[in-house]
Amino acid sequence: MERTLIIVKPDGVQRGLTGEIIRRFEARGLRIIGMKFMQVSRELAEKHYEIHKGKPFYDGLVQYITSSPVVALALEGTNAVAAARMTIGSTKSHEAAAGTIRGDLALEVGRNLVHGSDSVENGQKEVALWFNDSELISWPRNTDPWIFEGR
Ligand code: D4T
Repeated sequence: MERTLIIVKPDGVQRGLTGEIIRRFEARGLRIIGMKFMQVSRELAEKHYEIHKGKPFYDGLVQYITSSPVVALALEGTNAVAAARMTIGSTKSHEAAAGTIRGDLALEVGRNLVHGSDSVENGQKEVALWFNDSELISWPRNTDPWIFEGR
């Protein structure tokens, strides 16, 4: 089963949109296997955004994600990575399609509310970076057969 890391970023938490954002992923059918409210350390932020090191927006990214608490979620599902990215919308919030989280709730790239893993490989890696094994729960959801065909 694919995994994706979702982060309700500091602006989402500060704006009281945590529930609204999580609701959309739950309604899509993704299964929560881990969730925590946390203050991101500089060390974790730097590891998470390692790929952007050296880019002009890197310092701002680290500053933004560590500026105030976040809610991190590990989600599982068939096509979880692509489905979550579609639910989130384009990186540049002002270009994101209506109906997506960013398209409905955000205006700027540097205040884009939410993170979602961008590949199946990164989904596995990022969930492992943000969650210990003891924080992840593998559970059979009663609705799974109505969402995941053949399970
Ligand atoms: P994240 O990683 O936060 O889910 O965003 P995306 O997956 O949609 O976008 P990304 O990895 O390409 O960029 C990571 C992060 O950098 C910010 N950013 C990006 C920025 O501030 N200016 C820019 O020009 C770009 C490309 C926004 C998201």
